[in-house]
Amino acid sequence: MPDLKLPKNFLWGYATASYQIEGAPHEDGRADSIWDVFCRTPGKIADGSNGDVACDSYHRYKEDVALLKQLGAKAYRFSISWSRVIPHGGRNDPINKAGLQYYVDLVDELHANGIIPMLFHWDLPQTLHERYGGPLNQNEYVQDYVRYARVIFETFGSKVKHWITYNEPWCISILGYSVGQFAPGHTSDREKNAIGDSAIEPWKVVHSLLVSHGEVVKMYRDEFKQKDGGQIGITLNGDWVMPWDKDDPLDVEACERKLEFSIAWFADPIYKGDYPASMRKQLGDRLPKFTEAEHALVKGSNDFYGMNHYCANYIRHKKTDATAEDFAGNLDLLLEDKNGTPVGPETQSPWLQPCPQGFRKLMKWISDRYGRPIMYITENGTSLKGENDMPVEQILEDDFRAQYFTDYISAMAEAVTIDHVDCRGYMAWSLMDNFEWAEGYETRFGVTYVDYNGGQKRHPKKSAKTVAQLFGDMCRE
Ligand code: PNW
Repeated sequence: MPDLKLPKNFLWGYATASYQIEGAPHEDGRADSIWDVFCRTPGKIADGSNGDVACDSYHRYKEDVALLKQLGAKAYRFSISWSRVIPHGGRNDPINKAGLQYYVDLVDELHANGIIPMLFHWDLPQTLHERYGGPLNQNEYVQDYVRYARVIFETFGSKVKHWITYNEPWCISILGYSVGQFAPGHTSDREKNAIGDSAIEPWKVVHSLLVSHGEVVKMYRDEFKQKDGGQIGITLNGDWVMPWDKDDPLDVEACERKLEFSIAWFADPIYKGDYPASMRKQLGDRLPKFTEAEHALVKGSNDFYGMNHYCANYIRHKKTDATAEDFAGNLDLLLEDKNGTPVGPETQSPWLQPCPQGFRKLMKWISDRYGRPIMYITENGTSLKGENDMPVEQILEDDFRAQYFTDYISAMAEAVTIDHVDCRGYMAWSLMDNFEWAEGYETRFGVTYVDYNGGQKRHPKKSAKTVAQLFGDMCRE
């Protein structure tokens, strides 16, 4: 058993996101985001709920910060709601002082704790979607996003040392503009009664997101970095891959292709300067090309790599040609291999089965492919099958989640100590139960139970203590 030590200043803590916890969607001048509107569309959210109240963090942020301190966290990754700060989002639209003040107060309350704000965790101002299609219109969108980021950087200055531009562009693009399961619900699937073109839109959206990320990083480096002393990066999600038939070279090859379609799609342009060859091969001219100016902006635009990670999948290549709607690399994602071995135990999330060793392997894959970048794990966690139906006493004894964190955090520490991955922080998803997007409140991811019928009161679960204990034991010198 290796001695799993982490540096004393390892930045560990918890993550949340604005729409999932804040509530108060129309208070103090906030306007709708695409998620407010999406939630009002019948049939989109499993339990018909929305983020109108959520954890009521807009009013209870002091309790959240007290909770973080109680748990011993060194860092908090939260997100800023663009439509709270600039309700209609655009570069000529007015700034909402009251909305901005919420984040000023939150950051002041966090004070010495590691403060890691995310500029964008999916809640695009609805007005920008209606005006010009949001990220579907690169030229308009980039200018608006840059102005929003400028307002934020000017406000927070040197109080913030780690900025993140985007959370999971894969989810924004694929779930929002191809599958249609997330806002704004675009898809080619006419049965879902939505608009969109899944053959084109996802690739365009990501090109806009990457260029806008590049522009904002350039602005930060040119105008703020020196005086404020911070770092800036993007957060990418990605899960581990295993061949469905380990003796079939085509399944083995498909595994690599899956990582390219889900991770290298973003990280290759950022670290190497272009989209992966496998994507160009399958998508041809539907995949945008970087102009020289865009290439210069995007390449080298990460001070650190933000990694969100949850699980693994078995991968089986497809024998037929890829369809125009395919976004995965012409392969199937499966939860059992050829012999019927599952990835791991079931959780409440259909896509999530734990496989802790995959975490270490993927950290190494990223570190090797991109030249050992500084990394932060900006989300990792699990739901728990049937948790919402359990009596509260049982929810608070979440052994399954505690075990998940023990296994995953150990796997991460192995990646750091044995594989020498330069990972400097870890944030568990999530500080507390919250609005789990299309799954509503039936799926809980928190290390803290939120009593939605009891005034949103917070009660730490066993897993909260486990995470604190693990880092307490490991972060010694
Ligand atoms: C992440 N998938 O989303 C998000 O960043 C969080 O806001 C969210 O609450 C958390 O994971 C748990 O779901 C994902 O289908 C949503 O592969 C779906 C997938 C992956 C990540």
